[in-house]
Amino acid sequence: MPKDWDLFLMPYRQAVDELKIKLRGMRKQFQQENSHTPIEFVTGRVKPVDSIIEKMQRRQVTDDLLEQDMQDIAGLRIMCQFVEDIYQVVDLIHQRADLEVVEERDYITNVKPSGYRSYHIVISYPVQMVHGEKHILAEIQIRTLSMNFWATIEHSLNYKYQGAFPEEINERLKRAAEAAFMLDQEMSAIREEIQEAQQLFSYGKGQQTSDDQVTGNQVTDNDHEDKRK
Ligand code: 0O2
Ligand code: 0O2
Repeated sequence: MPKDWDLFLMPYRQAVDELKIKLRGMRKQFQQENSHTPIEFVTGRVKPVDSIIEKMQRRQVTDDLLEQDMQDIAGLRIMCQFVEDIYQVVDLIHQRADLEVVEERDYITNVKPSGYRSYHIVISYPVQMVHGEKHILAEIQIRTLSMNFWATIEHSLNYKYQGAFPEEINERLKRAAEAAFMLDQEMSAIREEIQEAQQLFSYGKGQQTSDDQVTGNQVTDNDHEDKRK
C-alpha cells in the first residue's frame, strides 16, 4: 500500500512550526534583555517527500526504520554571527527541558572533506497529537552566516553536478570554504568591539522607538523583519 505521506509528515510539520517559534523566542528574549543574541535568524523545513524517497533508496532505509534512521525529516537551522555564538547556542539547547539531545556532530572541529562546517544536533522532540504524545527526531544545524553562505552555494552547485564537481570547481569550493572560515576568525578577533557597537546601535533604536511612540510615529524596520522574527 502506498504511504500516506501527509499523515506521516504531520507530526514533523508541527515540530518544525513549534521549534521555529521556540528558537526565535530565544532570540527575542536576548533582545528584550538588551544583551547580545547568539541567534541571528532561524529557518526550518520538512524534507520534501521526493528527497526522503531518494535518501531512503541511497541509504537503503526501509519503511519501518524511516522514523529512526532518517534524522533530518524535520530540519531547523540557526544562523549565528560568531563561531563562539554557535557553542553558546549548543549549551542553551542542552539546557532545555522540552527536548532531548540524542546525537551531536561538530563539523566545525571536524570539517567535512567538502569544506562543510556546521554544528549538528539531533534531538528527540515530543509532539502532542490528538491520539497522544509522539516523539520525533529533528536535526538542528547551527552555523555562522559565513558558513551558511558557503553551504547554500555549494548545495546548489551540488544539485547541478550531482556531487560530481569538475576538479577546478572542487578546488575553488574548498578554497572558498577556508576563506569563509578566515572571515569568521577575523570577525571573532574583533567580536567585543562589534558587539559593543551593536549594543549602542540597538540602544539608539530603542530610544527612537519610545520617542516615536510618544509622537505617534510608526517605526518600520522591514529589512530586518523577515527571517529575524
Ligand atoms: P530551498 O531551495 O530548499 O533552499 P517562515 O516561518 O514563514 O519565516 P518558512 O517559509 O517556513 O518561513 O521557511 P523558513 O523557515 O524561512 O525556511 C525555509 C528554508 O530554510 C528552506 O528553503 C530550506 O532551504 C532552509 N532550511 C532550513 N532549515 C533547514 C534544514 O535543516 N535543512 C535544510 N536542508 N534546509 C533547511 P526553501 O525555501 O524550501 O528553498
Ligand atoms: P538537504 O535537506 O538537501 O540539506 P548525509 O545526509 O548522508 O550526507 P548524515 O549522516 O545524514 O549525512 O548527516 P549529516 O552529514 O550530519 O548532515 C546531512 C545534512 O548536512 C545535509 O542534508 C546538508 O543539509 C548538510 N550537509 C552535510 N554535508 C554537507 C556538504 O558537504 N555541503 C552542504 N552544502 N551541506 C552539507 P541533506 O541530506 O543533503 O539534505
